[in-house]
Amino acid sequence: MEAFSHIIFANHRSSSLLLGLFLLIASVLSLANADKTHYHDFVIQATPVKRLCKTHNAITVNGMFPGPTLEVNNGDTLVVSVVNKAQYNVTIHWHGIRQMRTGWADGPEFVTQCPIRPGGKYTYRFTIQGQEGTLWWHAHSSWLRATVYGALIIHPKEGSSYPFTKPNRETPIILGEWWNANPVDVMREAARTGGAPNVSDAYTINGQPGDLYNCSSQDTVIVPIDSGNTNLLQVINAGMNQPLFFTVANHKLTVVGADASYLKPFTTTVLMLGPGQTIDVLISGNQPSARYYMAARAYQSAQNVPFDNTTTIAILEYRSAPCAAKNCSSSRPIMPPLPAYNDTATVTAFSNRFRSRNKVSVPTDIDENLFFAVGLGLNSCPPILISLASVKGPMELASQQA
Ligand SMILES: [Cu+2]
Repeated sequence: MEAFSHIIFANHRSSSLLLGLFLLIASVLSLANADKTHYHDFVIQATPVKRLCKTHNAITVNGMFPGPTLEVNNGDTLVVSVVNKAQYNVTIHWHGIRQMRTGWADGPEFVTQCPIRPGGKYTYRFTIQGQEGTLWWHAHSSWLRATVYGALIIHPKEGSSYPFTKPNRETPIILGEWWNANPVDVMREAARTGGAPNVSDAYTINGQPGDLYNCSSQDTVIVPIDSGNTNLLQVINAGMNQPLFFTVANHKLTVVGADASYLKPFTTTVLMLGPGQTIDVLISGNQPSARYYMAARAYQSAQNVPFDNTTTIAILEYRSAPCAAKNCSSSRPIMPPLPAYNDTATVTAFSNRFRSRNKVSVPTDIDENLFFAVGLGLNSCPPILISLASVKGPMELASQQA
């Protein structure tokens, strides 16, 4: 027995030494790679936002709509402290991030965490591993994500580069849906009646409906481009429900990535993004110096189902265009054609072109064993910090989220 424990001790000591050496090497390596930690503060708050001629007290992050764009490199760590100054429960979901051993940072309310109650706070901490491109973040409580969202841009790992020519400029293009109502009320009404929620009143690009809606022209989003340059558009469908077509007048789009994975590049004139999806495209300033509409509207394959049949636009503007951004009312930008709302053939042709960059060896030896992990959320969440009639109890509509 004595000898046995001695051996264990000796082994233990040498393994500690090995572990120490390993940690030392690992930390030197991580210093060499210079993986960084980014700290952000998110204050969830009601903010007056005027769209379609009406002002709503929208829930935002830091008073911004859309919320802040977070930029990191693959391998970096994000630490986001969320303080909830709104009257609703809230959580933040990091859409598409593989939460490796940090499941509690994923965000779905009542699934991986209790909601952040009004007056409460929560810090998300996670590391981006093996993902590059465009993702996004959004609220994961009731329908708060209608206004609580933003881009999460993951640049190549420090010291490495894109597998395509480095773009001159990068612009997130976030497609959204806007209601002329409180989105939480829209969801509550749907839950009360058992019917589908009211369709949105507008689509938006970077939070703005654009020229084709009432009271919106002044605030149409301008996306700058220089002649001869190539820009990367990081297109995100942050809509609640609606698959969307996206196109730019007179310009080809070269798809280079989707959902934070690089793709074998292909060129197209129109994209289709389901809610939650992202697509990275290169666009070249190879057309006459002018202003061109970029537009998005619904793809709706189900028949006889109501949907928002409006079109949101932003303006791709050559910086050398003859008139300056705010004084171009005389010359309307060129409007691109968009597929019919039910053009499934275009959608199928588009999605069939997605290919991995490299040959992937698909395993042919198929293991038929399945491993199931079943979790039961039996722990009650702690009580509400401040008493508010509008704060709902557990499990409310957690399944409605994506
Ligand atoms: Cu999501």
